[in-house]
Amino acid sequence: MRDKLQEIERLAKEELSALMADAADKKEALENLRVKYLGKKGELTAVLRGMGGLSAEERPIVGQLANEVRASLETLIEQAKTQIEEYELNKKLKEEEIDVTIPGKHGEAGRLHPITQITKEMTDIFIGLGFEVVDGPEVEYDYYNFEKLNIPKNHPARDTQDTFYINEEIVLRTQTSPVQVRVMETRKPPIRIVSPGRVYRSDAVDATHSPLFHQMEGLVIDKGITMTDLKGTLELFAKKLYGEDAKIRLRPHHFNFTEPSAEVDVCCFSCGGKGCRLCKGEGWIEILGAGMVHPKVLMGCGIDPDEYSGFAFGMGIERIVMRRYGIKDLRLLFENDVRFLKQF
Ligand code: 2U9
Repeated sequence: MRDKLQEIERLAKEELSALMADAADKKEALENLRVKYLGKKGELTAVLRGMGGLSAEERPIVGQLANEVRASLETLIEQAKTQIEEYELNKKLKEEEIDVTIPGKHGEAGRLHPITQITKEMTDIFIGLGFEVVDGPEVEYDYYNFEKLNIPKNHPARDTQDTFYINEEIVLRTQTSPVQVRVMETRKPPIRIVSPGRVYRSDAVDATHSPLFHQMEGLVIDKGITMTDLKGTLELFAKKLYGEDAKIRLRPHHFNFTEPSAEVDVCCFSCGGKGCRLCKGEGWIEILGAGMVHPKVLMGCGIDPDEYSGFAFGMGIERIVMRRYGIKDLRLLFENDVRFLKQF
């Protein structure tokens, strides 16, 4: 029996060193080995079971040897297990090693669309003058888009502002003016607001027209507001947008919602007023429309024209963007070709 125990120990050690040399899954092979020799049905246990047949003198000696063999195998298996775990941990650490000194990959950063950039520049100027920026619906009642602005059904002014009809009463707004109407209806003067946003017109697409474009309108209502406030405000705006030398001039015009009305030109920022290709020899470039809010419009929005007066203005943002960057075709602004947009 002693021989048998020593044989078990020898075989187990041999198997263990072979396993450590080349088993693919060492952890699993080690557990199998442990079960094979030390498990309940293992070889060592089988020897111990057969100890009943030994004499009383031999039993303690063989028992002690069996315990020694068990302890020695257990120690070896435990050491092997620690060795395997260390090896696996090191392998994992090596595989997952990160070289923090490798230069990073830079994703290309996006940027704001030129229309958004200029809109922000424009609203910032008005915020600096004490205006508030207000937003409103793009799908609007005909009543707010036209009627409230003194453009009744069948009025010829509707021809130049033909739009998309959702139904008889609901349209895509042709201007951001309904935002101002809504503010006048719900707030008491003083009012000092600008409303930038998308507007729609039933125009065919070409280099200067698009069924969707952007506008910024402004409205000031208070006691004693006059045309000089209008001119002073717009002159300040032009100087901030085009430089301190910028001058403006007002030409009489007609809008249904303002009286008197004017078109506003800025002296040509390319030639300084001498006349060039940009201003078509005029020396002046039209930038916006403006006027004193029509008493009928004030009244329609619940503001007493005998107590209050105000001015309003409106401008197309694309035109300002195109002139700023020398863009000749409006369509470029809507095609979203990154090669174009990257330049701004
Ligand atoms: C209210 C009262 C009056 C807004 C105004 C203009 C003049 C104007 C055009 C510029 C080029 C539109 O984008 S464009 O086609 N706009 O000339 N807009 S005064 O007047 C208002 C607005 C709201 C309640």
